[in-house]
Amino acid sequence: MKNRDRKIGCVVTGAAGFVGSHLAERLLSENYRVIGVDNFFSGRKENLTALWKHPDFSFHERSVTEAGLLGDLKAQYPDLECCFHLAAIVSVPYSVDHPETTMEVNCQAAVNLLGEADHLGFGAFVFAGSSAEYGGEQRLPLKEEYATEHTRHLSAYGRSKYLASREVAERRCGVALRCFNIYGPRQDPTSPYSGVISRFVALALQQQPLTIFGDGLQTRDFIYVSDVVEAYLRAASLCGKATGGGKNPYNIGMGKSTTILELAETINGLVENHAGLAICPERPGDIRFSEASVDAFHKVAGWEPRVSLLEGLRKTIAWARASQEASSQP
Ligand code: UD2
Repeated sequence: MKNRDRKIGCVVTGAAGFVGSHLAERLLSENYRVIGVDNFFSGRKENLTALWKHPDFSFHERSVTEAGLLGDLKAQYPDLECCFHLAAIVSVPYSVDHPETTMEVNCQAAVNLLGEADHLGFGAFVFAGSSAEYGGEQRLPLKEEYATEHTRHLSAYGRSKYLASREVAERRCGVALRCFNIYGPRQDPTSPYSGVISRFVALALQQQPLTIFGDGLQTRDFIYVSDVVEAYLRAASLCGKATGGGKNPYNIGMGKSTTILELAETINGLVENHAGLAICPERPGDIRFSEASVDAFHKVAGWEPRVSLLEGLRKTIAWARASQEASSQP
């Protein structure tokens, strides 16, 4: 996806979300036109603050379940050639309670958009898959080929992402990225199901104990948002090339795991929170260990994570401090 000789337009669905807003900002900084789409089901208007004033940014409050969405946008923006499809139902517990809606939004809408993108001759369709596609898989590190038709998915979220990723990977213009635990500025800490890092940072800044669900020895593979954004751009460049196939979908993670206890202690240390830890009951349905194998995407796209967990935590804490201070200003 080269943008040197003329402007290329990109749709970012989920543009008001945590990752979508970072991706939109990066694309604008690389001189792309960005058409943001979001229905604010979980996206937030505040995430668009830096985007509104950019002359190459347009926004449409629409749902990805609307038929003909990409065709309508292409009619308005003829330079559209690429779609980053990030909009989804992102809460795993919500997906358990609403399996049909989850399938419709996360899978059926993705497949429809993909078909439209293909029909319109888009050069790239990059899809936000998830580590949840591996379900209860125990072999570590998790390799792309471990997710199969026979995988026991633990939620409608995991199943819907798996089915959609598989469709995307089979299409000429498609690449699916299975992102592990993404963190960074703008991740919303306020819901009980928010990412653990956003919650821990918010609690630590309030000098409150960090809530450990279970024994804290469960592990996750945490990846900083700017590394994920870089992966999206590289994935778009791969689309349509012979190498876009291969092991597509691709894992996006650090390739390292961290226990939740270690994470909590590091955050408490960085914030100088002396309130310690609060041990709480284990969360039902939690997976125990997670770690990505990241060789495949490195091989085809030369991508590798650049932001260490420590550096990423420092940046996230600095952002959370600044936004806390800004919101306490009269
Ligand atoms: C992640 C994704 C989810 C889905 C899932 C697939 C995020 C935010 N969520 O869920 O969308 O893709 O992977 O497996 O990336 N924890 C605590 N204390 C807290 C909060 C969490 O101990 O206050 C633990 C929690 O029990 C879990 C770990 O931290 O073991 C990570 O929790 P999470 O909600 O950040 O992410 P995860 O991996 O469950």
